[in-house]
Amino acid sequence: MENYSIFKLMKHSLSYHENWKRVWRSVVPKKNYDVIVVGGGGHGLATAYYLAKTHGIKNVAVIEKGFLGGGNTARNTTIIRSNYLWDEAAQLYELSLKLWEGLSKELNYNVMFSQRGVLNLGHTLQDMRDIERRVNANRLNGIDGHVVSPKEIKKIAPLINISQDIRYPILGASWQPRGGTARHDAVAWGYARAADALGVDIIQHTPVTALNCENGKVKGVETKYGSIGADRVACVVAGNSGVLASMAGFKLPIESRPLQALVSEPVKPCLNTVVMSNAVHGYVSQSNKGDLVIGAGVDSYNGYGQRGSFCIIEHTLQAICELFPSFSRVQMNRQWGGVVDTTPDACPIIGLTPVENLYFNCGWGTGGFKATPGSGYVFADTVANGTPHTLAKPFSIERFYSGALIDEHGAAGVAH
Ligand code: FAD
Ligand code: PYC
Repeated sequence: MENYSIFKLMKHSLSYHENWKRVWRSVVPKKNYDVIVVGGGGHGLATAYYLAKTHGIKNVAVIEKGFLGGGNTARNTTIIRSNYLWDEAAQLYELSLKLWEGLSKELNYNVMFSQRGVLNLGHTLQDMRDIERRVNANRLNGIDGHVVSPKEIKKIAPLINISQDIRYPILGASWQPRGGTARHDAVAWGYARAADALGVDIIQHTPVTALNCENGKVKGVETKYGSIGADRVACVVAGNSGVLASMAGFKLPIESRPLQALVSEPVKPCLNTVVMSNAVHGYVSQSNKGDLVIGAGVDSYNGYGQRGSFCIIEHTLQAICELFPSFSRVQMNRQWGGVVDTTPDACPIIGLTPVENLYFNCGWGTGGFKATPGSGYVFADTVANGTPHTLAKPFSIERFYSGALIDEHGAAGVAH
């Protein structure tokens, strides 16, 4: 690692930051690759990293239409947890959580993973029954989880309102202590630097405009550099998955929707955990800079604009002020939106497609940031071996034909 002494920092400031060593190479693409990964978000970069690191497939390009992490990766509220209901989902997200626990060391890059715990609040008797069921299911899967009372919640998050006289009184919560947050763009940069060091070419500002297919097989992609050939193409393009699938001539059961987030002005440390509520519908944590990081559910219409409508912001802040009345005095600084790829069962689609050698990893919707390392790991294995990784198998597109859906709407934490 470069030694960032005070003198080096001063030297860089005097040269107007012109001569920093690049963290990854800027390359002109080769004519052919073993694998092209379309999409340079966290999932695509993680896929490229594990292809090179775990499977020794290093003749790989990541082709990104904008800049790395400029999609949902750096637009999300960074909540990480693995407390999903069904075995298939719980095991996949738990693999991811375990990888998060060693990720800064693995990448030699501080992704600022902070296990400050996640509370999912219950406001009705039925909420509490669902929470108990989910916590029991989690524990059977070896995942940490507890049902906590309003008093215990107050100890974890002292500013929360546990009065029983409000519209949605807090009756309890699920508490996953190993959950938390991470620094989102650091995840993209950490994977990018590590993949680049292993020989992966990272090509930014290059939209893939067509998937070149012949006799039911993918042969490469079309870009501003012309055709680039590949033995295998792996698409990890989140909200644009439907667009890429249509380039290959098939349809995915995906709807693309805006999802918004907001951050407040920075305030002194006041919330040392993550709080989510599906009933009042909002979630909040505090970043290391002090801003409150806030979000809620998807906008109700389909779209590809990275923005959302005002009524959602209003509703979200109403929910947060209901949970934390003192936050009503905090000013909001910024708001933005991402385009999330939602499926009918709130679970991802990972695996092979009707086109030979073409793979898709999508449908993570509102909840894929937490899955970044695990998703990259199982997808790289699937692409390397041409057959789904054991944990990815239940998430193949066939489930929409067979009916073996994995309904995680209850644990998705965000309505869509
Ligand atoms: P992206 O980062 O979107 O990467 C896909 C990339 O593909 C993009 O960079 C895009 O530019 C590129 N691309 C698209 N089309 C093309 C093309 N034709 N050619 C080349 N490149 C292309 N998840 C959580 O777990 N916890 C949260 O707290 C959370 N909060 C969220 C809050 C918001 C506001 C949003 C929008 C999402 C949130 N999510 C959360 C969801 C999470 O952000 C996503 O599921 C996850 O980041 C998806 O990662 P990705 O790498 O697949 O997608
Ligand atoms: O999946 O935990 C989640 C989440 C929180 C905010 C958006 N998604």
